[in-house]
Amino acid sequence: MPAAKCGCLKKEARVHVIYVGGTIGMIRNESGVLHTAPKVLARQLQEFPSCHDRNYTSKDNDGPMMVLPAVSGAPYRVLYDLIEFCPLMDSSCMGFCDWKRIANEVGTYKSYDGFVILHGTDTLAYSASALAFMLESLNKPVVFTGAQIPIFEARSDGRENFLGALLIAGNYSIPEVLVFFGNKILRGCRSTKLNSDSFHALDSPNFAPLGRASVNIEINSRQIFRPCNIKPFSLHSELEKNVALLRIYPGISASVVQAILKEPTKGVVLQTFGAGNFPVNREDLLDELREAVHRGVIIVNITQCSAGMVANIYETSQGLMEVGVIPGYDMTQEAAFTKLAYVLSKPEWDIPNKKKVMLLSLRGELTTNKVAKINDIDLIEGVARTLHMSTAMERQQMCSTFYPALVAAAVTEGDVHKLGDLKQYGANLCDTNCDGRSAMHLACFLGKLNCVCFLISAGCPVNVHDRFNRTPLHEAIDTDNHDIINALLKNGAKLNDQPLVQAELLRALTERGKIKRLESFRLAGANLTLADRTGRTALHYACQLGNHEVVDYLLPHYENPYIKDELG
Ligand code: ASN
Repeated sequence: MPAAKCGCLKKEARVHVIYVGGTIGMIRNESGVLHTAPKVLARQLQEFPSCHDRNYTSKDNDGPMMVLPAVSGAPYRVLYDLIEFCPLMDSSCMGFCDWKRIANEVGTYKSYDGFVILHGTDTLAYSASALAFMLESLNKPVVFTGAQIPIFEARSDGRENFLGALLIAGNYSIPEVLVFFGNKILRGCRSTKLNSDSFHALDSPNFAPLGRASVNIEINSRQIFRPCNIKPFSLHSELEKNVALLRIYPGISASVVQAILKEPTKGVVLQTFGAGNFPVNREDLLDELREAVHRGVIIVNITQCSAGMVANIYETSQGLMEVGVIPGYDMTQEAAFTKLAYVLSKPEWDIPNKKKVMLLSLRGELTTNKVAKINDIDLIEGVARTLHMSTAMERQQMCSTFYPALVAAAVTEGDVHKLGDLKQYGANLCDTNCDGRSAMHLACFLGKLNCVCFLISAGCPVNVHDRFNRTPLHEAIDTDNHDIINALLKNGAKLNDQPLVQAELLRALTERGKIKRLESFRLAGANLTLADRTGRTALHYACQLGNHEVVDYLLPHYENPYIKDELG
């Protein structure tokens, strides 16, 4: 389901367009060379019916705004205004102060529903990544787009990109910095420029698009990054400028590395080979890195491949960890660079904390290869804090929702420590679910002897019946787990099926030749000589079927094998 805004009467959305520069609004000189031209784009847009509907009159008179024509499937009519930067720039000329200007522009205009940034494609991914970090607790879409051919030239991709970006910014509640390009909706801090002449110049090699614009605009809501706090929006506009990118190449000299790492450098993104590999046979290079880390320089390792992650699976990558370089996992160079500039500019964190934050996903910019083990209790505490739960009643309600799932997960993993923690924290390990099944049923079914013993010692009943009248003993019989059967019996478990029911079961097992199951059944307390309604025992059926193996198994359990059935 698209994450469209809903539930209010307003049918208009207001979008603020910030035109920074780039090919999208460029014109050509007589020799065909593209260059920026002030005050051309806004005028041209007004003239173009697919970009401005002259006949639409807004309910509110908010000053001069342009209006997108009605678009089927888009619930909101998008009204937009446009400011342009002076001077307009080719994005290859942009830097930190330009990111700050864009961030300030977004931060100042709170009354808009969304923002579109028209930007050159060359460094668009850097700006989108920087803005993703600078706009803290963002609560509306900020969509970057641009073009490979100027918007009003024939065959331009700019029109589709611009109109799509406006529709997304005005119609969807995506609290992220996005890139819309060549029909894909990308997370800004996952985007990168991969192609200099394709209409799909920007992509997100390590993360699936958040959506696509085809006949309809499809949003993959599960991909949207929603922060787990409800802090108000804030702007962090000062980034640390003393950061650098250092791409390793075969035969790189120590003096090149030294030049990059020396004062006043505070952070370096090291672009290594493959899955994070570095020439660890080069002690001279390692010495430079070690010395810089010692001085407090944060060095982050990312791959120079266009997709994949730093995995530390080779000696050649572990050597880097040993000198104090931290992994950047699957971050793009744009995200790693701007995140480092952001993290280093936070005065409230010391160096060890800054390093820890670099390993976290702040805006969905990285995925680690670590199997994260969330401590269940921390999870519950985290949820309680995030939802601002204060009363005991609220916490209790939340716990009764979480505990059964957490207890079941602990049993599935066979983790008795977790069971102990959960018990200590107030979980009732004897609880049953809507089918009347308990953790003990599950532990027996899964053959987790350690959990069965733990649950018994925690006082959980062994003879609990679920709504199908099955006890934990039945589960142990059905999985032929003799150790669990013995543990249950020692602690008072009883096979309390009616004799006729047991006899029916014995017959069925005999007919199917299930000797092991017959033995499990016997061990659990079943009498193998029980007769069914017709007076016939399992032995009768085994003989009738001529199943020698079953007869051999049953015979020693019969004191008198010459029992007569109803027919004599
Ligand atoms: N050089 C241009 C820029 O980045 C490229 C483009 O926008 N397609 O500003």
